[in-house]
Amino acid sequence: MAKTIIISNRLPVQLQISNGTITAIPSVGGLATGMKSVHSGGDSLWIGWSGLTDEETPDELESQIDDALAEHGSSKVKLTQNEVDGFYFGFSNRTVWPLFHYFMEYSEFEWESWEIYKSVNQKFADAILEKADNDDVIWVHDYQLMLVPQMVREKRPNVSIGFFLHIPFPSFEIFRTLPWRKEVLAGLLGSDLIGFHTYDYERHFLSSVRRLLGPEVSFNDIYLDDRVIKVDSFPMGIDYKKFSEAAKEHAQRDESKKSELQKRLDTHKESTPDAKFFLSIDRLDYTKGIAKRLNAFEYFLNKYPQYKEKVRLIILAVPSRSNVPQYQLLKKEIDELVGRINGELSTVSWTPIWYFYRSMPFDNLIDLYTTCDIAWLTPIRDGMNLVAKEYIATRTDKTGVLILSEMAGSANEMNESLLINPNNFEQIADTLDKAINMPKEEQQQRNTLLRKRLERYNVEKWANDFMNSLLNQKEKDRTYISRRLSVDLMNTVMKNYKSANKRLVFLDYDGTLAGFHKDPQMAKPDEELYKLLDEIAAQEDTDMYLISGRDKETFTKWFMHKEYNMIVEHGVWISRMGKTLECWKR
Ligand code: GDG
Repeated sequence: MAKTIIISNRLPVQLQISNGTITAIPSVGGLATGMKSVHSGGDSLWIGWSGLTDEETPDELESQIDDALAEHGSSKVKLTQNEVDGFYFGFSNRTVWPLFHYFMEYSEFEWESWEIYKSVNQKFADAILEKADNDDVIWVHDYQLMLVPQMVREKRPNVSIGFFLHIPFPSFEIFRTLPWRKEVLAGLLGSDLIGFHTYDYERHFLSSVRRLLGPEVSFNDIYLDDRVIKVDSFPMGIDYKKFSEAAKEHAQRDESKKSELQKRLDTHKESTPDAKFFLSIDRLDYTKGIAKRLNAFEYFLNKYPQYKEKVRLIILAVPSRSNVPQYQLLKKEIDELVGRINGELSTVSWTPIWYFYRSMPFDNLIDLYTTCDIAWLTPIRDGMNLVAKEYIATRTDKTGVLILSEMAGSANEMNESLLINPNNFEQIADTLDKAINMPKEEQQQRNTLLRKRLERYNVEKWANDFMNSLLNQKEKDRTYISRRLSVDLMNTVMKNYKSANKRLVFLDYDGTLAGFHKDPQMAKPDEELYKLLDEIAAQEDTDMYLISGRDKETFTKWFMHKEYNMIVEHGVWISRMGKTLECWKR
């Protein structure tokens, strides 16, 4: 039975080693949840890195780890510390991540990390090849594994491969600066289906493929020699039910069941009932625009001083990639900004910014979403941004205002939120003012529409849409598109040819009967080719046609004297047995 193989940098389980025993705990992230419908039962396998380097894994625990992972339908790719440094912290996060988010000045182009990226991608591909059968469906995730599709395709030409990019694909002008741009595109083009969050990313990708590799591209199909690759957008959703139900449960909790955080938030709300809470939640990443948001907050308080002591900004910044220098600098910058703004504006009864640099349990995340009046998310560039969707899903009474950056992929689907340009402080200050004063009815009107959309286009639908499209693509490829000539297929063709009562043979010229030449006039037929064509044309009950997009003058000169049948100029001119067909005479 065909199985589904999912590949991502990290597995959907976290490994813990304590007292020589291994436990694998399922992750609760968006991807793991979304893939539940795809990754279930015994017919699917998830391949990825376990999060522990070879140096951190005692040899005697290897088989225990494998067993623990197998219980969750997972299988590990082993990586050394050096590989993690070069592949993940190096090429993935110091080259691709900044470049694809338009932070060109942060992008480092180092040959060594590119080499490690290639070899680690090969490790992932080998792990797939070891487990995959020809009729399996393979879904590769994200920018860490862009070379994997082609590496798998080389060894298993008929397997079905889908790739989804979770981050933006930049415009051609940015992408072309990457020294290994062609290799990366060729890697991705090993797929049958390539998915992006938005139509814009898809458009940028197609433009780069067309300009750098030059294959035929028609709408969102790329035509390679023997395959058609579909490129499409699949905006990722969230587990809507999980968030809205958790919020409902929070609303019904009695005092004793509330978290410490919720109790504190309630106390502040009760002491200043008119005060508004702004919320921002992001990984601590320069693409998320946290420092800009802090500056914009200060700008807002200077422009609208009447809100001093009436608003509070809660920032949850989740530690991320802290051994990449840019992230360390950012952390320092944010610490200083928060310190300076609080130092300058605080009063004895008011601290304008509450800053949490940590990851919080899901329960606390819901406390924050449901308590804060305004979610303020201003990434400078973001593939999608799921936090925006989660905030709206938790607003079960439909109140709450979402202020969202136009530069987030999710802005395309969340037009009813207040969209802002993260660089326009004037607009941001005015939008915060508008959000504070937005009537409840308007909030509910906007959120009703948003919630309906989020409920319908949830993460399960996203995963199913992608899988269905991948399966359809394979089917289309099998039905309409050329098939690779294997020995088996060749034998079948020969057998059918010999036993046929009547035969109609169409022979393409350039690239088939003659090789491609820079100067097309050089691809003239030689004696050997004439001999072959004479033999085919002379066979009994056989009609042979030469077909070409070339001009009729050339083909008349080369073949008319032989009286072969010809269909030339893409079908505009036809000749049969040395004579132009009457109906085609002009
Ligand atoms: C990449 C792309 C794209 C955050 N803090 C805590 C916590 N979270 C959870 C949120 C949300 C997720 O992390 C963050 O997702 P985002 O989409 O906002 O951002 P990235 O991590 O950058 O993800 C992004 C995404 O991939 C999917 O394709 O949207 O554009 O950059 O689910 O809830 N969860 C918990 N505690 C926290 O403190 N439990």
